[in-house]
Amino acid sequence: MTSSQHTDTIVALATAQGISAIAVIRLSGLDAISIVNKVFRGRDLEKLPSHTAYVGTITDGDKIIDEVVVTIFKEPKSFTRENIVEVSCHGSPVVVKELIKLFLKSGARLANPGEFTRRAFLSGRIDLAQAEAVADIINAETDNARQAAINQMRGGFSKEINHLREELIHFASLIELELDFGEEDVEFAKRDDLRNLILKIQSYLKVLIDSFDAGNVIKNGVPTVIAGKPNAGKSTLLNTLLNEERAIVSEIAGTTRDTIEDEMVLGGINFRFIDTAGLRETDDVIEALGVQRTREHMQRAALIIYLFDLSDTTWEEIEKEEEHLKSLGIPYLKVGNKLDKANPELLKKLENRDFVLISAGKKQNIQKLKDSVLSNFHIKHVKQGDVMVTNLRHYQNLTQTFEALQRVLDGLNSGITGDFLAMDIRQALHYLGEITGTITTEDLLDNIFSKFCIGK
Ligand SMILES: Nc1nc2c(ncn2[C@@H]2O[C@H](COP(=O)(O)OP(=O)(O)O)[C@@H](O)[C@H]2O)c(=O)[nH]1
Ligand SMILES: [Mg+2]
Repeated sequence: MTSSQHTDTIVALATAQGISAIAVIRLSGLDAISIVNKVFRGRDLEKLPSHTAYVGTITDGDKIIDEVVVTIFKEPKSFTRENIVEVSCHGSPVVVKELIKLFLKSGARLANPGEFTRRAFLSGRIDLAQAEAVADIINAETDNARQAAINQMRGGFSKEINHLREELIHFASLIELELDFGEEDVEFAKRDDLRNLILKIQSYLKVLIDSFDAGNVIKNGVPTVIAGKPNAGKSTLLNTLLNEERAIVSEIAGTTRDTIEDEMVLGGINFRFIDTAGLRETDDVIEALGVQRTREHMQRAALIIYLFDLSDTTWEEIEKEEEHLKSLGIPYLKVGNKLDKANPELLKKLENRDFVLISAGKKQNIQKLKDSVLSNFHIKHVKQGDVMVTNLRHYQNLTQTFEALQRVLDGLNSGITGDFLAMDIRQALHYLGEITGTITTEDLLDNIFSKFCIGK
């Protein structure tokens, strides 16, 4: 595909909305340079070499709108492989609005969400997985998430997947050739070689599939629910963890009726702490809704911090709660709060058990709690070049590929006919191809790029 497919020129603000020192407006398309040239006073941009920058003014008739720096990237050596002009202006929303209006009047049109990146993909500059990584880099909230996204953008597993895909295509075509010979008993595709190739691909896919749990945590953070009975000190703990008065704390049981969330980075991982309404039977309709929501959050959590009030809990209650926690099948931490006024008998019973004892109110043992939270997630530091799946779409496609290949293997073992083998191989190729975008549909692309912001 070449850049000539996209003849129209798109424009959008590439930097954040609002007041800033500098804002950058980006244009991409066949006429990007000539459109800016119409309103730029300084040099004749059409005569200048690629990858150069110039100072000048942008004027609407006699009216000077701003002094700017324009940077020119000539096709095909640009992000979209089209002509690109970046106009750096003063970071005022009014300046930006006037400049974009002027570019629209001069022949550009407003870019759709993700359209620059979509053009980079369609021109073959990057593959689909890399395009998705562009969004991940921009949205990265931790250094680990940034590194995982950069690794993906720089090629990640794309190259290997395309390579394996080509080997598989080779077999698919050999088998299809056999089918053309119909009744004759020919075998172009050596079954043992095919089996070995599939095992090789599967073992590579397995590594990627297994990396998703860690990758997902790195990219999306860990939803961690703080649960327990009313007045156990859940809201106090949230505030203590975040070091701010985020949730209302009171001695009145049932104060927190809705869930309150905030994020915090611990050991390079983004934790999303969710304070919840206390778990109890209640006649209050709104509180009951809150309790319902707490249970839903608990089911979706990656970790539950379950708080017991050490001054007001019996051993029987603890055992009963633990049974319920176990039944959820989600990792949980048992935390005893209000250590400062704990019931001594209960404390004695808890000795040497897997409890973290804290005082959220007096900020005691909070580091110990953080360490315990972290120890549930053995995430290594992401290094340059580490290949890791962070995208749910990729994960699903990898899993589907693996399963289709398993059907081919099973088929080989049971000696099914070539046409069935070919069908499952084609299926595997399809799922694999969708990851890097060798196979795409408009719907898939719309779905991916509509999640981008305008300007990306
Ligand atoms: N003594 C003591 N009181 C605490 C501690 N943590 C919370 N509290 C008190 O317990 C009451 C209930 O706290 P809150 O955070 O609203 O509990 P929640 O209902 O679980 O959210 C408040 O009066 C808090 O000040 C603690 O570590 N020690
Ligand atoms: Mg509360």
